[in-house]
Amino acid sequence: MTKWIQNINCPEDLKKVPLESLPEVAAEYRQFLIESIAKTGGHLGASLGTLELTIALHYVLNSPEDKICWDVGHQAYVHKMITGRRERMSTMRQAGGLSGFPSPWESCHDPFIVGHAGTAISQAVGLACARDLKRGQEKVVALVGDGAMTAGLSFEALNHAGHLKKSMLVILNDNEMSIARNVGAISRYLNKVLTNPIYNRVRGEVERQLQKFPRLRRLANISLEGMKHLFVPGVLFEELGYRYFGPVDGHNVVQLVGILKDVLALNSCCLLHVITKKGKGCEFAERDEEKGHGVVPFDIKTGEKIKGAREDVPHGISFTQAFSDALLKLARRDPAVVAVTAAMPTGTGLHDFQKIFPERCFDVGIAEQHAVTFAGAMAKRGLKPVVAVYSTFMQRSHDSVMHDVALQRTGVVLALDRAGLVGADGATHQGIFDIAYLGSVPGIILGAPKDEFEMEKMLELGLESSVPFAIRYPRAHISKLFDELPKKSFQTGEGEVMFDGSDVTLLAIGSMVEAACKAHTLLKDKGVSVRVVNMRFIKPLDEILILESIEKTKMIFTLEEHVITGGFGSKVLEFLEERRLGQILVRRLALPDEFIEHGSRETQLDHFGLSPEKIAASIMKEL
Ligand SMILES: Cc1ncc(C[n+]2csc(CCOP(=O)(O)OP(=O)(O)O)c2C)c(N)n1
Repeated sequence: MTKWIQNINCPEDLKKVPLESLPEVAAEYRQFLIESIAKTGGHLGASLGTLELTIALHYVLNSPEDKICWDVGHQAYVHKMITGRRERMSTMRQAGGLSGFPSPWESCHDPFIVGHAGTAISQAVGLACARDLKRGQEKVVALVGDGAMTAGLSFEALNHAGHLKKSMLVILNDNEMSIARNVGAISRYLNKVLTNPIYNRVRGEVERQLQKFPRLRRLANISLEGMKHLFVPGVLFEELGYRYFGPVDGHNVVQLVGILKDVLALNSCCLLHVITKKGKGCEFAERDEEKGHGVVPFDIKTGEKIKGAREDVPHGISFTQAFSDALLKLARRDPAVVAVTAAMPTGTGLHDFQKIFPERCFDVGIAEQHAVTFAGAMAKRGLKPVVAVYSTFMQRSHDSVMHDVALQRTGVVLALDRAGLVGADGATHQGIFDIAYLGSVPGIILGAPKDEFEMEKMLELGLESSVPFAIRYPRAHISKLFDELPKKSFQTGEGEVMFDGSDVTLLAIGSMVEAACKAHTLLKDKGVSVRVVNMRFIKPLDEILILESIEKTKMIFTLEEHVITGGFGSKVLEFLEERRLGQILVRRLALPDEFIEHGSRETQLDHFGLSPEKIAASIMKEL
């Protein structure tokens, strides 16, 4: 069945295929990819969309000497297959298996580990400059989606590369989609030029005339050049210093090979505009491109997800849903509440808000830095902005939080979803650094709810805050353990005692409160009396509760789903040191100071000592 691809284990093998057979190769890869992702889950739509482009690139380039810089890298599955990883596709995104993103530690054909959008052009300019200084010959290509092109970093790099005019090729993969439909003026511009009937008609007519009068061709070319400035899609890029080519059909692999050869032979700073269809060749992914972006294992015939396929076993609702519900409720009460997303309305739970309050919901594109500065300005004018961004992507916005919110003495709520271990997305997406990078912002409030009640209360407090107020919550479902407990209201910086005890205190935040309560039960059976404190806030700390805990128990354990350096435990240590209580025995249970690869969240929590059993074992050891 796989006549071609079973013999392709490196780009050199691909080059042995006759040009006219490349459509067959594409069809085989497409079928293999769909069948494979149906079993493992993963980013489906993007790789289907760039499938022909990837084949054409490897047909023309000499990887790994020539470099392909992937933007985000979620579209690199076919690249992985061509570069010798086809047989490991069944391990995709599992512990010890293939990463869902390019990784130099996996293959010499992946120049960088990537996962955050907007890096490819910047990396390509860097590689091109280094090549020229070292008198190298290699080609450098950046493959960027129209979504990733909305990132500020992409613009910064475009600007720099256009100025340097280095020999490199930027391929704009235009499918009009980010995860959701792409937004922004550039997207509108690209769309307008593609559908501009005047341009298409005039270009067609001039080309016909050219055929008839070959001797006038040069002259006509000049007038075509002039006309270009009126109609050609790439004027914007040409003005920035690029030689623009396109738009071309991104699914015609034979034609793409020819075009890539020609463009690369120019050895100049070029931009090739390629039109693709996200999810191409998979019925449900084409029909609903947003759904087809990232999928869990699914039934190939129906596209329906296979039950029980999610890695998180549901408890109650997800933290994302709790945020979504709470925000809607509070926004109904207060018209000043507005929401901001950086191209992820569905992932961050703003979908319903966007539908109900379209004029109060702002999708700014993949522009997390702008999202926060923009929100800071809205807050200055009396609105109450909530910026919903994954913890890992908020890393981009540190200066905006510092300079454009905190320093301005304005209050913006930062809703940090996926704060903690994220599972299959792995190292590039772990949300385990936010306490450390936000904790240094003067005056900021950092909270972590354990359930939906606390989520709503924190959001309410955040909306009234005149300083930045971050709420971090994990990629998980809320524990049913708290359902029966009384719901006590609280103020900023106020924790609660879940269980009293006399041997050891567990100071826990957010997702770790459930684990602490379970560890309490395990230790009770062993005759150990454990006090469990749900701290709720990392900044400001509930100092009274900490001091009270020291009085009651001789030992303190801090628990957090965050790296150990600069995290919640560090904040507790700092506080004790300030109070000259440095002699108190404090053990910090947290994630190690390292990048953590892909794997299931539950398994990793256990591996790093944060499951109830491992917490109980650590305490027993210390006792
Ligand atoms: C800085 C950052 N913000 C958000 C994301 C989440 N994200 C992953 S892919 C994607 C859409 C990318 O769209 P595009 O570049 O057009 O590629 P396509 O998926 O359409 O092929 C987004 C928003 C990210 N990876 N990085």
